[in-house]
Amino acid sequence: MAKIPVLPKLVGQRIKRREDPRLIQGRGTYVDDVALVGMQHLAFKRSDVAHGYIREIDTRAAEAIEGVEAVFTGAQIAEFLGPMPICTASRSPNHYAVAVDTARYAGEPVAVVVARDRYIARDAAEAIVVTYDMLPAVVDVETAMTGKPAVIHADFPNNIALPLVPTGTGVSASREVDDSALEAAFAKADVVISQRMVNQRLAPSAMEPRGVVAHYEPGKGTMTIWSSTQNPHILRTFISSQIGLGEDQVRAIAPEVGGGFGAKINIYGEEYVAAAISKRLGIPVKWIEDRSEAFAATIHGRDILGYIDLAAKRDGTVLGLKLRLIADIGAYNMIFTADIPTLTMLMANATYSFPAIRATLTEVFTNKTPTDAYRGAGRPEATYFVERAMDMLARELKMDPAELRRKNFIQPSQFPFKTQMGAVYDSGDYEKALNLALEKCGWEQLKAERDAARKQGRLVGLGLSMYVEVCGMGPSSSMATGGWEYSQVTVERDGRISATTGASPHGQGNETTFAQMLADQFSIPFENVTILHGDTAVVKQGIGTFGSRSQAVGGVALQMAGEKVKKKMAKFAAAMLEAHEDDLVFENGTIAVKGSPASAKSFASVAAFAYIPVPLPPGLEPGLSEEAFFEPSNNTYPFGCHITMVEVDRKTGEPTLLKVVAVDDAGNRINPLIVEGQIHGGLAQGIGQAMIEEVVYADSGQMLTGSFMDYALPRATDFPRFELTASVTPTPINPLGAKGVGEAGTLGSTPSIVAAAVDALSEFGVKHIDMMLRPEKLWRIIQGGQS
Ligand code: MCN
Repeated sequence: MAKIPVLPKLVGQRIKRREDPRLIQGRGTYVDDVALVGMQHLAFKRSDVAHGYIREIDTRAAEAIEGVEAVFTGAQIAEFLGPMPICTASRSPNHYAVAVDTARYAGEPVAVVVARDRYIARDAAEAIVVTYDMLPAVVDVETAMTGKPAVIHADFPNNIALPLVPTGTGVSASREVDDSALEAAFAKADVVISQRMVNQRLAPSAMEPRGVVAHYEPGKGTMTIWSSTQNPHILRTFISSQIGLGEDQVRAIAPEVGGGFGAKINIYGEEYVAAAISKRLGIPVKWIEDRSEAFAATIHGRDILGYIDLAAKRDGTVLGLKLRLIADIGAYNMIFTADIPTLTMLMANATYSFPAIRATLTEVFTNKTPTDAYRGAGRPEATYFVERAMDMLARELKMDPAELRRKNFIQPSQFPFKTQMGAVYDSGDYEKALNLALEKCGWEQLKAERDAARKQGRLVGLGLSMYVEVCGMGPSSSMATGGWEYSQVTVERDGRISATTGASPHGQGNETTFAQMLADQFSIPFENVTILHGDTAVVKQGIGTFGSRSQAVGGVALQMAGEKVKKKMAKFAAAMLEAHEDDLVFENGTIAVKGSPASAKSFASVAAFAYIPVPLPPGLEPGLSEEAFFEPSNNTYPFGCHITMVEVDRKTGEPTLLKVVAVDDAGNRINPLIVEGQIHGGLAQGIGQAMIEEVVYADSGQMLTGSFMDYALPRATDFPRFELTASVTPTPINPLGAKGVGEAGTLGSTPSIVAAAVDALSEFGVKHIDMMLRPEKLWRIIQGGQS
């Protein structure tokens, strides 16, 4: 037999993403590439007022335009499409896809046009005349809580959506707080740090805006819906129930998706409307969001206000934490809106063994775009509040910020660690990550450099932050959608493998990482594995890709399905080799009897036999295809440490990042190159939040940052050199030992950058600066004023 080439082990290797060549060459197929015969286009007339009673909608001019097929007002749509479902809030106002009588934020749809092409549809939407009785708008969250000047939903006095502890569904924030212990801790504290902090509103800004094509085929009574979504199966569930079809009658396809960052988890009004209109008119329809609509009508992220009090002894031991959160959720609850800030509560323990905590949360309606999940989704906010407070405490005590952290860490021997907030951290070694970061950046040397720079009159500062994140979202008890993930692995007749995953990647690179895993599992070439996703007709079940779960949940389902097929394949090989299945090895594209390489049968020949089994081995069915659902027992909790050096220009206030070092521990890494790419992306969004990104509203409720002219995303020139290092602490929650990493970069970056800026400006007595670090704000501090 010819010498069999040895296949390298791929898991743990830095394999380049197989997705990239097609994406870079513009060969991806996105929703907007879908063209169907007879397809009509939708355009939405959106409210240009932030709060107004809709007195009249005059559609006559729009209907008179040639090429316009139909115009629907919100009231007309409501006749065949009910209010949109949500997952989490226990009590929520009705939210119609198209406003029925009142517009509650600028950009809310108030009518929709169906027309021959996109341009006609847009012109017709422009021609619709809406008359509003103006109502006062409220955009400041603490003003909104007074119920003045506006009550946005009649049944929610003072605009309070949820004064809560747990939501009952999402990741539970239930907790038992011994308030007397907390008050005693504060009473005996040597130092108490108190600060109001703003974690500002951000626009997710995926490169590809949202889009949908809905195609109802009256003859078959079925619907195909293409959407730029992170979770086609959830889309199928929600769309089918809303338009009166069964899940078996709806096929949802997520073609190439140009980023989502959490914002494409939601099922949006435009998707329901497209599906409902397609069904009603019996024609395919398309809607593609433009960038202005993306700013106004795609969910926003963050926007949580935190009042934090931290009590400590003079030696740095923290005795207690009080965290009062006020989340500005905008005008409505979307699918997970109510849940996101509960994750901020859940993570209030951060990496520390604080003995007493009280965290409370109030969610408040304002006349702004609704919020929901944006990369990190609640956890960067928790990290920011707690780490900023720890930094302030270190300054107050004149302690090294690393030393203060070390003093309060949960210790490795304490895992699994049940926090005061009810989370059970799976595994961790926070001091290891801290030490690695200090060593990597040369902490003492950096301090000396900072001090030397200061002697020259430069404003240079150092910041440090720890983080721990909840991700790998599941189990089902904590997720209204179900918390499992699904996979089917098929060894095809020719010995290639196709595998489906319900985790629908949209930039994460799972076509590569999952192929690495299966290639290793079966010992076949990487090129012989195809990963299929994003189509409910191909992938039978699924939850989706969010909450950094695809690897820790979806990857495990894949491995489990692979294991089942492998077992069956071994049975076929055993019949061919007249050996016992337990005595076989899968090696370098063959299956052989252990210790007897000459017996090797090629992988492809065993596959072929499984599909034409003559004779069929007793007890076996033909074929090699198996499926698995993996239900994790818990989330996973990756962690890390960020260190930043910032210089502020004394004349202009402009901050510059001189150094960024991050240590991230996501357990075992399937593909370190992809993991680093994920952290890179998260860092860009964290740096963006700290330095230049903020959604700003005028008091009237008009967004002042409604385009990339006013809303700044970091460009390559804004991005510093950064150094990434890993520590590896596997999780016991899944057999891969892998935790999630897709959001990690957004967590440690913001507090460490702000800490560095505060350090740089310490000679001016500043203790805290709210993000973003606008040069004007820093300049005012330098001039002796307040930010
Ligand atoms: N991975 C790995 N080893 C690990 C963990 C992950 O090799 N220990 C790999 C995975 O195989 C996968 C990638 O890293 O290729 C990310 O995996 P994971 O951490 O499981 O995160 P998800 O795939 O569930 O992705 C979701 C996460 C989230 S919540 C947001 S928001 C986000 C992000 O991923 N949005 C993104 N990364 C994004 N990247 C792109 N390009 N676009 C987005 O919209």
